[in-house]
Amino acid sequence: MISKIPAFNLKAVLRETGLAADTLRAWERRYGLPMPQRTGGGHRLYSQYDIETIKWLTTRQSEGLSISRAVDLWNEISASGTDPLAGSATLGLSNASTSSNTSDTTMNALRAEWIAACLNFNEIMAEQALNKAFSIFQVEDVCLEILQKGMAEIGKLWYSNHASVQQEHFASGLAMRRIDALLSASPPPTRSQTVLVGCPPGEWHTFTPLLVSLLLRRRGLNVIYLGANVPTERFSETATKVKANLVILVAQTLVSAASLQNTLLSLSNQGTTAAFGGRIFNLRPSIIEYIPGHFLGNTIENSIQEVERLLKGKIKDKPAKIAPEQHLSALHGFNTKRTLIESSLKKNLQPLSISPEELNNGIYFLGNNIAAALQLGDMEHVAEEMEWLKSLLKAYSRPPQELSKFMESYSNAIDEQINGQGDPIKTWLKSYTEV
Ligand code: B12
Repeated sequence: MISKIPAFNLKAVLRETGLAADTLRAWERRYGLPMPQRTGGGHRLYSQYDIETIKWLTTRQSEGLSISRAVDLWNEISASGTDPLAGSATLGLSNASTSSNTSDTTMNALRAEWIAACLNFNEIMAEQALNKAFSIFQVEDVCLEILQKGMAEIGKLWYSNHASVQQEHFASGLAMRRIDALLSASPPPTRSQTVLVGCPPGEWHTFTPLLVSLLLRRRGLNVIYLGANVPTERFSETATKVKANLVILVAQTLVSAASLQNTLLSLSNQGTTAAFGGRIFNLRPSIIEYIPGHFLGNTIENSIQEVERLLKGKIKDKPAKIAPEQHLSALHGFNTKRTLIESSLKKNLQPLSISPEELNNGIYFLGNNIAAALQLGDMEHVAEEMEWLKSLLKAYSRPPQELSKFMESYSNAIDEQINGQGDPIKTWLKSYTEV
């Protein structure tokens, strides 16, 4: 903790910082930084914290920033609830245990530092890496290059079993908190248009919608962020209530892409302009044409320009495709008989060396994905999710035969319960039993 007790006169500060007296007075007059206390006789009295503030500002200048930009950065970091000097204080105390490459301030190096700190559950170091990045780069670039790409990298490590669930949760918690703080610290909207942002039912990945909200808020728009798992009727209700100019929905998985389709159908019926994006549309681009509303593109950076175009009213609405009749009829059969299908599946599967809890989770996961794929017109959409299931089985050393036995029993259960209607499901299941 750096002392804030007023203790040093002007001369001592000039000696310590190497600054000219006029410059220091000008900073105080123009920016109020630092703002020393005064003695009874009116002389300036600085604290150690004031001295460190001056050093922080001169370091930013030596990195090429103008003094006014350095002051802006100081204010942005403070407004996000972080002490800009927090990093330098702890750096001095525990230099040895912190980063080995503290002088490497490229974006890639800072991202690597942030990821390493998250994997070590080291919040102070992670915050330091971010503070350093915010002191050099634009807020938008840090959020995209360090937090978003960092989360994607941690996601890959988790997927390949090189990072634990706890590490991934810790990192996403830190990333979300920082974006949240930046959002709350953003200046009030300067533009009259309102954008509603959120996740459709069943979608809990809130990081990118929150990030999109921040980026749009920083462009002066009035952004209302609704968060995870918003029921369809709540979206429609709120869009009308706040007279939203645009509603943005984000889905990362197949199942939430299907619920996103339902929500956007309802919004388009009430005439609201809507847009969407997310990982699943990059993985399975053919889903896009089944979704009413505008696709915002494959990256978050580019989506911001798309939003601006939409707000200018330059893009026409497009009609959405509907799944083939055969798929919709299979979906109907599957939904009405799902409980029966799943209980006969469990009966067919006996005996199997899977715990009842894991079995129930697997059946629930697959059932949701089958229904979503039918709704979105192609059973092959589930392939991506199966890869996920397969590599999980592999990561936990489960034999691959467990999967084909499971799919075969599923196919039999479909035959027993919706024979004749379940063809798209059966054809697809077959491709897994023939492996
Ligand atoms: C953090 C995280 C979580 C956290 C979310 C915390 C939070 N509040 O956001 C929690 C723990 C809740 C979670 C839960 C689950 N998760 Co998760 N999660 C992740 C992780 C690691 C990051 C998610 C994220 O923020 N992605 C956004 C960025 C970082 O990803 P990106 O793909 O690089 O983004 C690019 C594009 O996709 C695109 N994009 C993304 N969003 C948007 C939005 C717009 C508008 C636009 C235009 C573009 C766009 O632009 C980006 C490039 O600019 C991902 C891994 C990953 N790579 O995404 C898994 C991941 C998304 N999760 C996954 C899974 C399976 C789950 C669970 C089912 C796990 C479980 N068994 O419970 C649940 C499902 C929850 C639900 N129903 O929604 C899978 C999804 C696989 C799949 N095929 O469906 C992933 C891909 C991990 C994996 N490789 O297996 N998860």
